[in-house]
Amino acid sequence: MNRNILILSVLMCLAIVSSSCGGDDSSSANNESTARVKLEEYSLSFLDRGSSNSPAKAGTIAFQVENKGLLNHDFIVVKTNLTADSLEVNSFEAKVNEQTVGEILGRIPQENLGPSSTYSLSLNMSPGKYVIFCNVAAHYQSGMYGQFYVE
Ligand SMILES: [Cu+2]
Repeated sequence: MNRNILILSVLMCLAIVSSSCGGDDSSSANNESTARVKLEEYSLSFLDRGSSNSPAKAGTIAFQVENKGLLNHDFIVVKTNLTADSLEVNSFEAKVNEQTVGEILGRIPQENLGPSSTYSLSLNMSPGKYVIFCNVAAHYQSGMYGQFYVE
């Protein structure tokens, strides 16, 4: 537990350092950006993509995932051309079928994030369409998903 908190603290410090000293030269080949995501019952929302859900720039994207809800939530990033609301659900488990969902690019460890917790997940993302969702039983079906674009 203490070790997890330590790792989380280090990740948060790294995120602060990288965002404060990152150049704003958009021609940089090694583009890095952050994307804040809020999880709650039952939604997954991108806090800095605007109302039109504008695309993020390809490169390393550090997701700052915040659980603002009262339950544990999950966070899975999949590269897929399926729309966010059309992933295949295994009705027995009440979960998205992770075997058929496509390329899982990343997820938070232990498959859940406790209430009032934050986790930073850095992923190298190429241009395309992504779906991000929570796969705690019944949460996807309740609306915990979002469409994420990279260009
Ligand atoms: Cu959830």
